[in-house]
Amino acid sequence: MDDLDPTETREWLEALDSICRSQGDERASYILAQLNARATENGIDLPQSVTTHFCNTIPVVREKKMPGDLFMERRIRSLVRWNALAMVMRANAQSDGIGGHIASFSSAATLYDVGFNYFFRGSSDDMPGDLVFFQGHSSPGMYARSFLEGRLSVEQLDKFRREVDGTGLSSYPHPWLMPDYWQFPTVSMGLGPIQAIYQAHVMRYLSARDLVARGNRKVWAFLGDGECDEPETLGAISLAGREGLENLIFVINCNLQRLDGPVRGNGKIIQELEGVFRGAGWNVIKVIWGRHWDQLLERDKSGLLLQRMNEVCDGELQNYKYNGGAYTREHFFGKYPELLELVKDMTDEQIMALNRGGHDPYKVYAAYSEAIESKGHPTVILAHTVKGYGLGAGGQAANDTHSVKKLDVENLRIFRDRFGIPISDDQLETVPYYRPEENSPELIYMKERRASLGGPLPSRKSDFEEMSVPALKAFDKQLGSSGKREISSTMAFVRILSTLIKDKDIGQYVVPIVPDEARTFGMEGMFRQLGIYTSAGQKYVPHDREQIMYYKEDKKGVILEEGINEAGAMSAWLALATAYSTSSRPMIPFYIFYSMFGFQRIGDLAWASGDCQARGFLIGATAGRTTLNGEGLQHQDGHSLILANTIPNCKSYDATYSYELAVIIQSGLKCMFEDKENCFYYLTTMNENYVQPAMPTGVEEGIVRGIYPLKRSQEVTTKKKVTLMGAGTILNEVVAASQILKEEFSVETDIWSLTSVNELVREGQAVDRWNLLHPTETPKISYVEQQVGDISDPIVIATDYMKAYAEQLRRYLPSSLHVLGTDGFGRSDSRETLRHFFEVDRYFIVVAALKGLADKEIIEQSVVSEAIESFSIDPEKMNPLYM
Ligand SMILES: Cc1ncc(C[n+]2csc(CCOP(=O)(O)OP(=O)(O)O)c2C)c(N)n1
Ligand SMILES: [Mg+2]
Repeated sequence: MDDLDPTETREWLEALDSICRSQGDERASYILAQLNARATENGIDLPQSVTTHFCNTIPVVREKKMPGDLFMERRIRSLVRWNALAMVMRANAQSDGIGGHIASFSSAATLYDVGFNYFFRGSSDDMPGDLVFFQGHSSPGMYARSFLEGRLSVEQLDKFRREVDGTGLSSYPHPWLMPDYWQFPTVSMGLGPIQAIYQAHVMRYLSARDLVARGNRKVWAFLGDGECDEPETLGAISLAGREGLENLIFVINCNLQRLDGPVRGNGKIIQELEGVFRGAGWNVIKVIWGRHWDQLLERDKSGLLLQRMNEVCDGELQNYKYNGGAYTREHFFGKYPELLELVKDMTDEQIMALNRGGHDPYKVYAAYSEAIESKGHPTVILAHTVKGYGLGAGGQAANDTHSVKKLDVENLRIFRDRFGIPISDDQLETVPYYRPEENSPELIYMKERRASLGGPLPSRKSDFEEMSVPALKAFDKQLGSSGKREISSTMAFVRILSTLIKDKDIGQYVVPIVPDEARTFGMEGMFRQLGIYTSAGQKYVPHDREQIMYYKEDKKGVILEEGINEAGAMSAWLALATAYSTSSRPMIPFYIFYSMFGFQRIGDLAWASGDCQARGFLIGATAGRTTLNGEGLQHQDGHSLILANTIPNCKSYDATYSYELAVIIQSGLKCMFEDKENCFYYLTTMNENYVQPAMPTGVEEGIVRGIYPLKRSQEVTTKKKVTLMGAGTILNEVVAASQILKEEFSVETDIWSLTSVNELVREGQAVDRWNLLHPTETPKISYVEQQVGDISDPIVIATDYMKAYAEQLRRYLPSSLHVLGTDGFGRSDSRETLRHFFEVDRYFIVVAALKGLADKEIIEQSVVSEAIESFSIDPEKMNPLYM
């Protein structure tokens, strides 16, 4: 838009400057808000933009001064840079293809250094430390710093990415592999940021409930600009804004590049992110230009330099750092003669040295200082950097710099000289590490800095004070029969949860988490009883206030109701499930969700939970492809147990009865919080109502290990006997089938409840493995084989899951096995119809049992076909797998 009256424009701007000077920013902001309101009243179209100029948010006069020794810190940073590079190069020299990254940390070194020197607090006795999410592939920089601090040895650095013998350094941050070092797995792009948001959220939740004092603890998350394209990165930022998570700081390393090339070659990623975060209620601090630009900007009275900064796209900004000073003069400043004039006294080298904000410790320090003071808002720092900074022709700002793993000797020499590393030319070839003397000023300085901030980072606490969990008898009601009342296993679970919450010892640590689905699972009674956590409390009278189960939001609420946001709810669970480590406060989170929207939806977060050594329960409610009958293809889960089993430390169960659930949950609590086994639990529950029987005696161990006898036929003399196994609601079909077999075909049955095929098979495979490696010793026998014994009768297993789930047992069963399961896309219909469609109902179980007997020539095959006919099963029925 043209300026029709520049004098008038200047007067308005001067008036604003004058208010800022004489009365401060707050007053200026107030006046602007008033003008804004008046403009709206007058119907004036306001500029839509939520972005500011492409320049630093913090004006030079407001920059808080960095107190330390700039030169000393640069020397230290240079040593960190060198050792990080050396580590990756040496690892690849030893074993080509082992990988590692140089360019990302090169661009982020200052961002981390300033944090380590002044901001990240370690844990002290009175307060757990800040939580820092380190960008996964910048890990070489963290190892290099720890090496200088004396925390890691040369031998360990030389074992970068040699993880198998347990003494090496993990490729990326993995608490599972380095449990005393890394806290959070971050290398799967997007999982770091979303975890960080929910860590900050849960930190405030725990403090609101007086369980862990928050103090001014912070959560720092370092991420890449390319990573911001992940839905998980930006998907939950509005929660952070809404909840005013002032304890949260994102540092986005905007080196303008990702793996293949520019993040936004034709646009400006920093400006885009500024708009997105500001719109979500964040405090945005852009750190775009380093201090060498200050003078130029100061001298640029016309605003043309700023205009040029605004108009240049990221692809060009990358070119400047790739091509150097002369190119920058010609293509950046050269667009306008006035700008060429501005830099006419500068050499090309000086133009090249015009630094970017993220490489200027002063600018970074000023930004962090404001970030930690932010009140009522999370802060994002958008730091402009150069990918592959310092690698020169070895890859600085090149499109392929992400994958650079080594420099040739010439570039290594340039790198060494640039950063002043005391390594001689003849040593260069071997890229030795460099660590100054123990009492060198550098090491003393860096150790002193960390000591003043409470100790080294990264650092993870593995141990915690064990909890005493309730004995099984606390769940008496759930162990007994429900009498004539028919209830679902989901409802039984909710009762167990209520019992737990009332427990005087551990009740306050139990946290139910739901993603807008509490009513689906019959948990709405908890709304009023426990309250739903929100930092705002309840500013309205809910319309159902007079009802017993009204929707009660509360600053001290216990329930985390995370909205329709499975990734968010899972991240909240993960934050609580790791509170034993991050806050020395073991918590017992139960995340209850539609089983189909569990692992399938948030699989990578579940995997990260395993890595994090989460402790808690995931409840896949409404499980079973034919049991959740009315919802159709996208809802009906027949495979979550298979997905759960892919996570090595996730124990998964498919309980049928209330007492089974009680036994599993009680043993899970004991296992995780008393015996401190490193695992978490996934339990499926279902929404079909039936009478819950009382627990038979002596079955507890079997329930936990995965199988127990539900019914044994007495002293069988006939050969007409089969063994039936089932799980979940389909166990009831098995029981019904047993009756039909007896009454209509005089066939005897044993029935087993399979509470966990996954646990049985894991144990069985461990036994197989032992036997393989101990050929001369007496072979061990798997638990399931011990239980079932050497039977010869046919076995039929039926579940509401894909056949692959129960098929895993085939290896451990002694006689012929037929597995029935629900392969194929689900669909909506009555349970009865669906069970016929998927071929898991009582009649199919009977047919499979008879076929087993016929194949053993105990009965005629014609008996089977007669049964098929009498049950009105069409033998030419389409296979549900293909329908
Ligand atoms: C979910 C996921 N997808 C892909 C990758 C592979 N990957 C690792 S780093 C990277 C590029 C990262 O770019 P950016 O976030 O800008 O970080 P930078 O290295 O530039 O700091 C990619 C694609 C990954 N680690 N995780
Ligand atoms: Mg990047």
